Amino acid sequence: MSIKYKFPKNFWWGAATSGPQTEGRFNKKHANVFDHWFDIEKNAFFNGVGPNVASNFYNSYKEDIKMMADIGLNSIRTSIQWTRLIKDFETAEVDTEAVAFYNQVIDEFLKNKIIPVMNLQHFDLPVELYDKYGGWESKHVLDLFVLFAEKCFALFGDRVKHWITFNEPMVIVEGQYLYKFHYPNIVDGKKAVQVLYNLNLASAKVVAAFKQSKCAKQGGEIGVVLNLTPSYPRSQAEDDIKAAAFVEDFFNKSFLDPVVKGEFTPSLVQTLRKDGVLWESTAEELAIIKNNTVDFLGVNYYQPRRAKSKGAVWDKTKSWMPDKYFDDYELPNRRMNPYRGWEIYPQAMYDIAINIRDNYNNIHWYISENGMGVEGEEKYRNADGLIEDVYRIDFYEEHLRYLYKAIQDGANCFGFHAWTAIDCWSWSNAYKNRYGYIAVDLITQIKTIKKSGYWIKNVAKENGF
Ligand code: BGP
Repeated sequence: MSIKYKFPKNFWWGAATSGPQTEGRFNKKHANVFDHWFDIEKNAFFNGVGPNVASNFYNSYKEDIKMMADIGLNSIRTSIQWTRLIKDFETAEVDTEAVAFYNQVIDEFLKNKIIPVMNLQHFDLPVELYDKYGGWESKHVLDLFVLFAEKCFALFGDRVKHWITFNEPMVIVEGQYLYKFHYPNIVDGKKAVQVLYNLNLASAKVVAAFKQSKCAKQGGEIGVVLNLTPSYPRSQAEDDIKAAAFVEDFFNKSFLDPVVKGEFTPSLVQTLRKDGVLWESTAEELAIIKNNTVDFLGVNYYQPRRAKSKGAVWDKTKSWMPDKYFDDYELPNRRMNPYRGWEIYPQAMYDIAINIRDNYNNIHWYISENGMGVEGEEKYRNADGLIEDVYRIDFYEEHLRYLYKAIQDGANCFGFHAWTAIDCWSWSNAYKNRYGYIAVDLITQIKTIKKSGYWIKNVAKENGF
């Protein structure tokens, strides 16, 4: 078979996952916001399934990592749970069992020739720090997060050379403070804006700490993972274009600009100031953000955003929300993933890549998540026990073709991580939609490679398809 789409040398063919979605709560001494939410409101989770067992990675990491290697993956991103590693948040005293666990996991990756990419925060804020200080609203919590990060660099930086400060910080803002899908499910636009700023500051502070670490001095790199949802206007009418531009400013550039260029988007700052909701900042903090941009970027891409001008006039008595400036627009006849309710639009891969090439210093970056969640995949299991997830293979190939074209056109992309290697726990959707190259049976914990797992193995081997 000839290879039509051949990717650059040393391309990362891997997958992403996270601690809270795979490990299970075994031996964990603290609860994060999702653990806590499940403890108090089980029925907020699909079929009442929580994070207690997840995909049992805490107990089966050896077998799991071996399977990841078996399907040819050369790199994996997962996360170190703050609520597992740290015993005392104020002093960052560590839990020795947790240190041993993460050491073993990292060593196992390396033994299997898999590059470990370690993320420090994947929606798993310790609930105690929310209760006591207001979580990301509090600048003290940012400093505690830096202490945790420093511990990670000191403990694991001799072997882990690729670090991530945050996974999808914008989703924290949306989930916790705007649209109610992360505990504590607050709706408060002004707080959301402050948290957006605080998360940028936290990320920059962690980058600053990293630069002082031995790991950085030995060539290690640190980045951030952003969910970029390119925003397309309904039409070329001025109002639609303005609405889409606000969506781009608020949901994409609010992190992309500071993490890569060290500065907030002027038009966003202007709008928030005019509305009286601009974040509180100090000159010293802004200098930290300015001087601590990331070494590389991870981009999660699942779906685009489409915007149209606001139909109704924003009710002035209502508190501020970004929704004041746009309505979501549903393109007629758009392609949908019916299970997750997300539009499928592979062309956006190209647009993201070209935007980074042209407007973000052509920083080196990789696709850190892309994937298709499907419900009821067991019905695609054939007589030989193989789940024939051809829709997933098609989905990936379509996206990869656009990525390939962008690389031909000069995009500085070094890898593609699928979400995910092994079916894992998807927050409040629990195990409704499966994303993995490898299926997990929740009752027996038996794991089997899907057809897409064999597909990626070949792609990784040929460095293309
Ligand atoms: C991303 C998250 C992942 C993962 C994925 C799939 O936003 O970084 O943690 O869960 O989306 O989405 P979901 O699980 O909501 O279907």
